[in-house]
Amino acid sequence: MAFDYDPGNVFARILRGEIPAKTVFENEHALAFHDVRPQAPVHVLVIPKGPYASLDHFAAEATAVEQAGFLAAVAEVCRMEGLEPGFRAIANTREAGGQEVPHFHIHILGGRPLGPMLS
Ligand code: IU
Repeated sequence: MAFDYDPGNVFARILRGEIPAKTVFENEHALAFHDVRPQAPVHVLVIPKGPYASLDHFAAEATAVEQAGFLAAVAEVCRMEGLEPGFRAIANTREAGGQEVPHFHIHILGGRPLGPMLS
């Protein structure tokens, strides 16, 4: 599959500093910020710094160092947000998967009991 990336998407603009975000974590691999429409007491989005549109784009084209760094950042955000009791990580993917912003992101949800996902 060929992957396209639109550099005008809103998360790319956040990465370039053109739009503000409530940042909770940043390093060379990832940026994490509060979702503007939180669905749980903790709702943080973690995005890689590279130009990847979706989880499968990231898996196919990011380097092993980028992938490992991103996953470590996700874990660090969960630790920082006090989510040891548990959390949900979601990566909506493309239109049929409910993805609205075409820059790969993982939603981290927690801070309350979430229950089974399909309930
Ligand atoms: P999705 O997985 O692409 O559907 O989720 C996009 C999320 O990005 C969604 O939860 C929005 O509330 C959130 N968001 C944001 O935090 N800041 C923004 O400027 C925009 C969307 I546009």
